[in-house]
Amino acid sequence: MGFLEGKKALITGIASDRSIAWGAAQVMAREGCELAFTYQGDKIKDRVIGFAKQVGNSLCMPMDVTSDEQIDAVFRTLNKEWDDLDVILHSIGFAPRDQMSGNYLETINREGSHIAHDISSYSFPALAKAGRSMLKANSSLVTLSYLGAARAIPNYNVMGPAKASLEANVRFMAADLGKHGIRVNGISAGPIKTLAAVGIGGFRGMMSQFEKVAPLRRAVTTEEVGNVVAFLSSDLASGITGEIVYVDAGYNILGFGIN
Ligand code: NAD
Ligand code: 0WE
Repeated sequence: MGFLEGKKALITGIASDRSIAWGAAQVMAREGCELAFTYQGDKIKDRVIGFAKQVGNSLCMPMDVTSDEQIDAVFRTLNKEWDDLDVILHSIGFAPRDQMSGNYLETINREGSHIAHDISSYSFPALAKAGRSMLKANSSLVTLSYLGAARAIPNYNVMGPAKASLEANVRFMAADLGKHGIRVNGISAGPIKTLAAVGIGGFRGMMSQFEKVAPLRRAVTTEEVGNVVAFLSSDLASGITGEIVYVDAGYNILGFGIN
């Protein structure tokens, strides 16, 4: 029997078969979890419906997190299907393309900062607020972060402060929801070639550098990140909340170079 048997999860952030959220969904389905999905817009609707069919014909709903109405509609629809909800996976990040390359101060602007923080950070507590009445003791909220939250990484730019804000949201949400037995955690994943990463200038070079120096001397897969999403979502992690777990082949522990 799977360790998520009897649980029901809302999965956000699938855009392709390379998405971290799809890696997580496959592991969670295998472990017995019932799934519902959201997709950002009509462009990826049919693709996400196809993925949902592969893991048991789950409910699929549109949700652009810049819209409170769409967020509310998701939980209204979900509440007709399910009385309660055990897991929300937040796997969403975005900054305007022009924010993601170039010198930090030359690149950052008010509009880009607003959008990056709104979509990449605020949307996590926004989902918790809207879904709050369906969450009960032993529910678990999980989000995806990156090392740029804690270190200055070239070209990650305003996404760094946005991920730092997201990680602070993990702690504030965990402190607030803990009294109800609801846990909130983040996973800081190593670089993976998903849609959110291709087209980032110099990503290939960054990836090969990473594979050379990471303690495990390799990148991580969406399945490896998905395994930890499934673990944090499960009662195996009942003592963990407010935590950021690194799934990065050990990269973040390094100070300098190769040993
Ligand atoms: P991805 O492109 O597959 O997923 C990003 C998702 O964000 C997409 O599904 C997209 O539809 C969604 N999204 C963007 N704007 C949205 C909006 N306004 N409303 C609703 N959804 C929106 O890429 P991914 O790598 O799977 O990214 C998932 C998460 O993992 C992101 O938070 C990302 O920052 C994080 N992450 C990625 C890496 C990496 O190297 N790929 C590393 C660490 C963390
Ligand atoms: O969080 C991310 C990527 C987030 C992202 C990606 C895009 C590309 C398309 C946010 N907004 C956009 N906007 C677009 O228009 N990652 C963790 C992947 C990533 O991005 C980097 C990285 C890594 C790793 C950028 C620079 C350096 C490393």
